[in-house]
Amino acid sequence: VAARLAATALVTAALSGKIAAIARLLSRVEEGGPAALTALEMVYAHAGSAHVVGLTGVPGSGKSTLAAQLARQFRAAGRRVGIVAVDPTSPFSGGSILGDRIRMNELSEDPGVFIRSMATRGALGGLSRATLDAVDVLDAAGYDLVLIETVGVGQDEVDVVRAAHTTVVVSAPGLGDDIQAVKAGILEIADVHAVSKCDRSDAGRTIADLKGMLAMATAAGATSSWKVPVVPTSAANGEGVAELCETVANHLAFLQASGEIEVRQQQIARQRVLAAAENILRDRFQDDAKGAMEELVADVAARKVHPYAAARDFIGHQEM
Ligand SMILES: Nc1nc2c(ncn2[C@@H]2O[C@H](COP(=O)(O)OP(=O)(O)OP(=O)(O)O)[C@@H](O)[C@H]2O)c(=O)[nH]1
Ligand SMILES: [Mg+2]
Repeated sequence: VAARLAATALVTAALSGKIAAIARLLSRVEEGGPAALTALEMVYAHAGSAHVVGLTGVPGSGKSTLAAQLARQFRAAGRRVGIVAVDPTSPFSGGSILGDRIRMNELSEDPGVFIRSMATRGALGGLSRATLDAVDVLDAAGYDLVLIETVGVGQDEVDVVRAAHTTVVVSAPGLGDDIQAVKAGILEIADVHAVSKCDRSDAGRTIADLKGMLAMATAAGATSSWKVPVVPTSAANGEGVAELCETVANHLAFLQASGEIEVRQQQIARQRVLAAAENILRDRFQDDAKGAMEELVADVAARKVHPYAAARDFIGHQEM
């Protein structure tokens, strides 16, 4: 009861926009556990007003830089912006985190911008859970636009951007000959393509290649009447940032006007239930590592039982 009261007080403070409370709630959420779940259930009912925008692309494509610029532009239009950056830095490399922090810092003076880095370490599947929970918190706390920055490699990251209303795939010149979105398998998930670093002389080729790929993909059959645009941008000279903001806003307007927003909300809900179910099972499996499952595992290893049958047994789903 005491824990529930404390959670309620924290959630109430966060929902009223108190920065310290939002930060503390996000830490709880990242830790996970039953107390966090109680808080998140309260938060979930209050979320759903924000435009959730996923920014994805290969490492170094310019996502953080673009996120900071988009935030600045949306702020100038009077909108409150939350940024959840999935930090790809492993505890052993210390890579880009410092650069990100420095670029993001100029924004952190502004109470209308809230930036949170999520660590990718931890349990498999934990990344998408914590990230989407953090998005709910910022959404419920009144941020109009929530940007999720994630490196577009790995299923977890793809799951994260699948839970966005609008997915922006960021490509850049100078990162190799292939179209990076194709290589990373994320061409299909783009609602908008941004090509960053267009101040570079080799940007034209990246744009042309991307447009060529898109034309082929469209010819193969589009599922929506939304025409995926390619927006050239440059952080160096500010080119395209206003256009990108406009395109992102237009995409939401399109979803609303066409009714596709309903479809997308259902997809997001389905995706999140599936992810939650997977997490529950994975946790249960890990907790059970030395328990009843061991006997089944031994039988599977000895080829006495098929893995499917063992899995069915494990989740208590006996019928074939
Ligand atoms: N010339 C040029 N360089 C840019 C531009 N935008 C970003 N960069 C540079 O590209 C590098 C990567 O930029 P980031 O914004 O950190 O890229 P990222 O995709 O967030 O990188 P990770 O988070 O490490 O995957 C940095 O050195 C930036 O300074 C641009 O518009 N023009
Ligand atoms: Mg980054």
